[in-house]
Amino acid sequence: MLRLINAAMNDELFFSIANHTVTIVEADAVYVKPFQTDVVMITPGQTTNVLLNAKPYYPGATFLMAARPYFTGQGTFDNSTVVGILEYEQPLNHTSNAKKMVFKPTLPPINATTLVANFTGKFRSLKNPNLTASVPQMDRIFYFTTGLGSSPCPKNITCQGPNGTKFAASVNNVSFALPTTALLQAHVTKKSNGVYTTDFPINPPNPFNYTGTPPNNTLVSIATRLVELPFNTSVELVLQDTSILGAENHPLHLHGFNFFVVGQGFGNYNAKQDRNNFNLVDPVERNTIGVPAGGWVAIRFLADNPGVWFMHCHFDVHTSWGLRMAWIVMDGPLPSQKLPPPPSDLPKC
Ligand SMILES: [Cu+2]
Repeated sequence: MLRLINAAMNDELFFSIANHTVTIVEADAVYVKPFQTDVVMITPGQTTNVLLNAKPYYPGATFLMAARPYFTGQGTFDNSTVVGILEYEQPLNHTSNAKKMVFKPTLPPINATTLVANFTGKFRSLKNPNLTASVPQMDRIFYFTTGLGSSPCPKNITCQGPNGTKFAASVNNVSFALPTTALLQAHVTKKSNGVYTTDFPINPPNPFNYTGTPPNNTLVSIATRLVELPFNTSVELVLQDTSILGAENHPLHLHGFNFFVVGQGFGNYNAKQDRNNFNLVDPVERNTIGVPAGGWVAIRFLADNPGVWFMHCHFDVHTSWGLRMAWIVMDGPLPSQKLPPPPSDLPKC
């Protein structure tokens, strides 16, 4: 069993082992229906356990285990390939020429979006009798765009964004500003005034053809806006990629919850058509999912964990540009449904 963790900061990675197939059995700490693959695509923040079917042939030969980025955005990036070596023990007295042999895997093209969509679509929950019941029906429905944009360039610095602006990224056109007071502290002490507001847009504020020609105005707003949810709210969230500054796969990570991935597709999400095709039988349960380049992904989760929970692109650069937001989940009525108070020894600033 190999435990794969993408620990890169800004690269989604293809991974493959020469002459070998792996069986995927787990993703983000939840079992999945096993399936075989020659190539794994793993985003920053994702983890997966795979079983390697070892074939002890060519003792002493070198089988390369290689990883290289999947990338569809604009701009420059490091397309290096990294390798590790798999080799089988050579029995004593065994003489062969295998030592000289090097097998290399074939990695997909750097922008192999269709392959990524097919691969991602193969993940299914390992069926268990309770699963169907635990796929939440939704109380609240959200549609969030995720993508890049620009913001005015601050004085006295040189900005690299379009037309001299500063690169930005946003969710529903809100580039999330980190407050100086911790969100959780402001929530617990009921002093949110001046720290955050709870009016995060539930739909894109300026609809456009998200996966077509980008609009001329790509300016984002900069604010600390959150969504407040009553305890135990069932949430459906569709994340829509935009083509602003290039369609790109954004690995979205939600803190505090696992979610079920009930659908994905290319182009713009169409609720009337696409919701009918949601998988409510065996959707994979995980905590990080790529919003497909030029497409959308639909997730559902049950907000049964009180607190303030960050959701963000797992590309460090996009998070720093503002592709992030947070959910506040209010306390429930029972003692076990309430956020514990801060510890008495919590350092005071
Ligand atoms: Cu991103």
